Amino acid sequence: MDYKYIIVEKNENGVGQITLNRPEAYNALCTPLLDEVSNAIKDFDSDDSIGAVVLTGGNKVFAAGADIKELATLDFAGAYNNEFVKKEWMTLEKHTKPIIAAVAGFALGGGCEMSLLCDITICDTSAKFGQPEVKIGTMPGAGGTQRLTRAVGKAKSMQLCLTGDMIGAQEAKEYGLVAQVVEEGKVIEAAQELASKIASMSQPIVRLIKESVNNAYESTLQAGLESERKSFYTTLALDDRIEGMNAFVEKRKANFTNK
Ligand code: CO8
Repeated sequence: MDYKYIIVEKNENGVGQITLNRPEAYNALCTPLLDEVSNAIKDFDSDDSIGAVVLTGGNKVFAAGADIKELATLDFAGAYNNEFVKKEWMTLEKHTKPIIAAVAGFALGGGCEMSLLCDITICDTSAKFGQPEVKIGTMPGAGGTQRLTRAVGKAKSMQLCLTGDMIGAQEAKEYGLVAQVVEEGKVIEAAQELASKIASMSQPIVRLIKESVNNAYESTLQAGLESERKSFYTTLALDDRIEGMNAFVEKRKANFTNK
């Protein structure tokens, strides 16, 4: 498929990559760009050769938020009746394979929220995260007050959302917003390496783990533990579980078949 605002690639390691490509607007997330991301994500979901996805804005900027020029034309009725950005966001949320956000430069507003809904975020030392919506007379609308609060805690989330101030890579790491900080210019490489490692595992096992970790945010501890235990029992039914354990005993690399 031909895309205008994104570049879609996949490699022989089972990694799909989506690069936001609207450099003249700091990758601002206009609706057509989000529609393209949605389509690419759906394609990766149904592609059995893909085991993990890297979502990046390239080595200069991740995304400076929703497109403010588009937002300026929105009214309440239009946004509410047409559920502005909901379906695009839901497609990302529902994706069954791990998505790794590779952040360089600004990840602001909807850009920060997009990184937060990925499964793992890594960044380089140039990264700057923030929720500056308050400065333009609005508020986060795609997870900023919810996912950010769960990630960094109430005090830091309040500070970021109420002031619009940005934090850099090291502070983002200290607060658990990112899993890893790498040298400037190396974030895509690092994300590809991480994604390749995940894509080499058994896909149904990876999916069960992703569901189970996400469930930690949606359930009580006891309900989450019960569900995790059942998912663990489920792994015992897979050929890949037998292969993985036999490979360990026989001191060889496992050859997973995703069954
Ligand atoms: N929307 C549209 N265009 C943008 C955006 C944006 N968010 N950010 C930057 N641009 C454009 C600028 O208009 C400019 O274009 P032009 O050259 O045509 O004037 C170009 O990108 C470069 O920007 P600057 O000249 O401002 O570059 P600076 O290096 O001086 O500053 C900043 C970079 C700090 C990133 C600055 O551009 C900025 O503050 N941008 C806006 C950040 C912001 O407020 N983001 C939040 C937006 S609201 C939001 O995300 C709500 C989310 C609700 C859910 C929606 C989910 C998608």
